[in-house]
Amino acid sequence: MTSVCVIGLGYIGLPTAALMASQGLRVYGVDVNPKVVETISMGGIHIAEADLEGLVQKVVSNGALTAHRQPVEADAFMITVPTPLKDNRKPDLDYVFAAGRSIAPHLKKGNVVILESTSPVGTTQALAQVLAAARPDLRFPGNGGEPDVSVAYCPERVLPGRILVELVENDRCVGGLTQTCTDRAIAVYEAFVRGAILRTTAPTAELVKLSENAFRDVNIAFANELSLVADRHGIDVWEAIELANRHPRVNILKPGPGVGGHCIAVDPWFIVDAAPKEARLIRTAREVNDHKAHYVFDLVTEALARQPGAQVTCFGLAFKANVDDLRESPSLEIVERLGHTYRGRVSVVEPYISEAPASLAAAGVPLIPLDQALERKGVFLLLVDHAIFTRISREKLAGRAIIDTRGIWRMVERRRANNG
Ligand code: SAJ
Repeated sequence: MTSVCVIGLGYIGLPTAALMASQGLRVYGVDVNPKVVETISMGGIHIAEADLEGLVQKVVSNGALTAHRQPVEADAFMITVPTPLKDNRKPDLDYVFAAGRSIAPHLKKGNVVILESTSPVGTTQALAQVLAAARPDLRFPGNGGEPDVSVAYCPERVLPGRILVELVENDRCVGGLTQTCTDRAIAVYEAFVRGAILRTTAPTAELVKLSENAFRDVNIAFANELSLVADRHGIDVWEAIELANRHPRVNILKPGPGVGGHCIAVDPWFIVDAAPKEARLIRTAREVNDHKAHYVFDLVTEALARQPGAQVTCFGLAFKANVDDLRESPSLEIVERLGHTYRGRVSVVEPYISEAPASLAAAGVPLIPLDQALERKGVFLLLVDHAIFTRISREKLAGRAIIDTRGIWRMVERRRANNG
C-alpha cells in the first residue's frame, strides 16, 4: 500500500492526510471546495488544530501531499466527508454516496475503499452497492466471490484539539464487508497507527462509533440534569460533582451550556432514527442536553429582571474550549437568541475567530476584543472554558452579575477563599 486518496479535507480528512503523508505514504487530498484546495496547495490550512499547520507545510513542500478538486488513482481511497442531520433528524448520506460516485471511475482491481465518516448501520454496504452500480466491470463485496475492490468501515475517534496525537495513539476498529476487505483496510492503518487495530464487521464498527458518542452524550446529560437539580436546591453543582467523584466508581462529567460539535450533538440521532422504540434513554439524553441552552437563556433573563436595561457580555462561541469550531454550538445559539431578545445590549468575545457569523450580525451582536469586553458592566455570561478566560482575574469580574456555565470563574473564587 503506497498511495491513498482522501476524499474530504475537513477536520478529520486533512489531519489524516497530512499524517499519512508524513509516514511515507503518497497522499492525494481531494475537496470540492476550490478555496480549500488552493490553501492546502500553498502549504496552508483552513481549520485550527494543534500542530497541523507545520505538518501540512512540511508534507506539501516535500511533495508527499497534494490537493485536488477531483479524485485520482491510488491504492486506497478514504472517505472523510460530513454526515449531517436533515431537518427531520434523519441522517443525510448524500456526501458519502457522492464521494463514492466520484471515486468509482478511478477504481481498479486490488483497491480498498474505506469509509471513516460517522454513519448509520448499513451505510458501508450501501456504499458498496453505489460503487458496484457505477462499475459493473469490477466485483464488489456482496456481488458473490472474492471482491476486486475491498470496502470497509473504520470510524475516526479523534478529539478536536488532540487530533494528530490521537490519530496515532488511539486504538482503531476496522470492519470490512468481508474478511479480505478487513485485511486490506488494516494494511492502510498499520502505516501510521501505534494503537491496537481491532477486527470486526462493518455493521458492528458502524454501531461502535455511534455508541461511543451516544455514551458521552448520555453522561453529559446526566451532569447537565444534575446542574438543574442542584440549582433548584441552591447547591453548587461543581462542588457536589467534585465530591461525588471522590467515590472510587463515580466519574460525573461536567455540566455546560449544552452539547455542541458536529458529532455528539448529532450522532445519537442516527441510533434513535434506526431504533426509535428501543433508544429511549439516548433520545432523552439528547433532549436534556438541548434543553440546557434554553435554561441558560432563562438564567440571563432572570439576571436582567434584577438589573433592567443592563448590558450582557458573552464569553465564547465555540462548541468547546480552545477550538475555533462553531458547528452546532449551544453558545452560538444562546448568544443569537439573547441578541434578538435584548437587541443592542448583547456583545460577545470569541478569541478563536476573527469574523463573526452572519447570524450574529443579524441578531445585532458585535464581536468585541477581550479587553473591551472586560470594560463592560451588567451581566457576564461565561459560555466556553477557553484557557484565556480561565486566566481573567477576579478583580476584572468584580461588580458584574456572573453566570458561569462551565464553573471556571467559580473555581478562581473558591481557590481564593480556601487560601484565605
Ligand atoms: N462537554 C460537556 N461536558 C463534558 C464534556 C464535554 O458539556 O464533561 C461538551 C463540550 O463542551 C462540547 C461537547 O460536549 O460542546 C462535545 O465535546 P467533546 O470534547 O466531548 O467531544 P467532541 O465532539 O470534540 O469529540 C467527540 C469525541 N467522542 C468521544 O469522546 C466519545 C471524539 O473522540 C470523536 O472522534 C468525535 O466526537 C467525533 O468526531 O465523533
